[in-house]
Amino acid sequence: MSTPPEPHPNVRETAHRIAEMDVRGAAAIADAAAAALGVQAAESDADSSEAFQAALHAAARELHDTRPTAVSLPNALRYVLSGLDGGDGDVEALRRTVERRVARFQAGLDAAQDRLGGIGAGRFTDGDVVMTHCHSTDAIACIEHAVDSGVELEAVVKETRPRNQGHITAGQLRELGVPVTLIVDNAAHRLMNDVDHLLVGADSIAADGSVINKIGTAGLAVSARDRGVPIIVAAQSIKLDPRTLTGAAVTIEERNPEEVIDAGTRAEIGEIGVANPAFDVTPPRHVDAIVTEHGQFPPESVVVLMRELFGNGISEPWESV
Ligand code: RI2
Repeated sequence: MSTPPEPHPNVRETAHRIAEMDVRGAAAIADAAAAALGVQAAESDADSSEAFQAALHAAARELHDTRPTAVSLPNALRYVLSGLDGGDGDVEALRRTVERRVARFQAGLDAAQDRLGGIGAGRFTDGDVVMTHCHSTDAIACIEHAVDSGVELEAVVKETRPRNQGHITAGQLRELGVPVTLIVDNAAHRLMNDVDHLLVGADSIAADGSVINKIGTAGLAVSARDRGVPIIVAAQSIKLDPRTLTGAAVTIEERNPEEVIDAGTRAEIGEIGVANPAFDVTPPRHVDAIVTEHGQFPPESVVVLMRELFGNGISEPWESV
C-alpha cells in the first residue's frame, strides 16, 4: 500500500485545534473542517486529479479522526468531498469545485442557524426562564431571536463540568442583555421548579430521535420530565447522523481524565479510576421538540427529515486512505 499524502499544515493545525477543543461546538467544528479542506484544495501542488483527490481524502481523514461524536464533522467533509465524485476534470476545475462547495457549506451553516433561531424563538413568551446546558450556538440563536423580537427572558445557566462551557453561555447571554443565574450542575434539579424550558443543543441526532449531547443532558432531561418542563433541542440538520439510518451506533468520546482531576490531586487521593465521557444519549421519550432550520419535529419523526436530506446511501471517501 502506498503512503497517504501529507495533509497541508493548515489541516494539521485545524485537526489539532479541534482535538484540543480550541475549536469546539458542533457547528464551529464543521465550519473549521470545511475551511481546512478549502485551504488544502487552494494550496495543493498536485499535478493530476487523482493526486489532488488523494490529498483531499487524506486531509479529510486527519480532520475526521479528531473527535468521534459530533456528526457535523463527517457531514461537513462529506458535503465538500461529494463535489469531487467521478473524478473527471482537471486539477484547476476540481480546485474551484472544492472552493465553491466550502463557501456554500459555510453560508448554509449561518443561514440554517439563523432560520432555526427564528423557529425556536416561537417557543418562548415574555417572562419565561430558560435553563441551558453547556454552550450551543444553535440554542443561543433561539434565545437571540426571541430577545431581538422584544421577548424578555431570563436564564439559569449550568456551568457544565468538566470544562465549564456554561461560562461561555453566560457571557453570550449577558451580551444579549439576558439576566443570568449561574449554577453548579448539581443544583439543576433543585432549580428545575423555577424554569419554564430546558434548552440544549446536540452533537448528533440518531434516526430514532435519540439526542447525543454534552454529558449530563440525559439526566437533566429526566429531571425536566419529572417537573413537567419541556425539553427543547436546537440542532440544525447537519447534526442528523445518516449513519444511524442503517443501524450504526454513535460513538461516545472519552476524554482525558485530567479534565476531571489534575494528576497531583489524583495521586494524593490514591489508586482510583477516572471516567470522562464527553457526551450521553437522551432517549426520544425525554425530548419534546427538535428545532431545525426545516421546522420543529417531535423526535420520533426526525427520521423523515433524515431520509429526505441524506437518502439511504452515504459515502465516506476518507475511509479509503
Ligand atoms: P453548537 C458542544 O460539544 C455541546 O455539546 C453543544 O450542545 C454542541 O457542541 C452543539 O454546539 P463540545 O464541542 O453546534 O463542547 O450548537 O464538546 O454550537
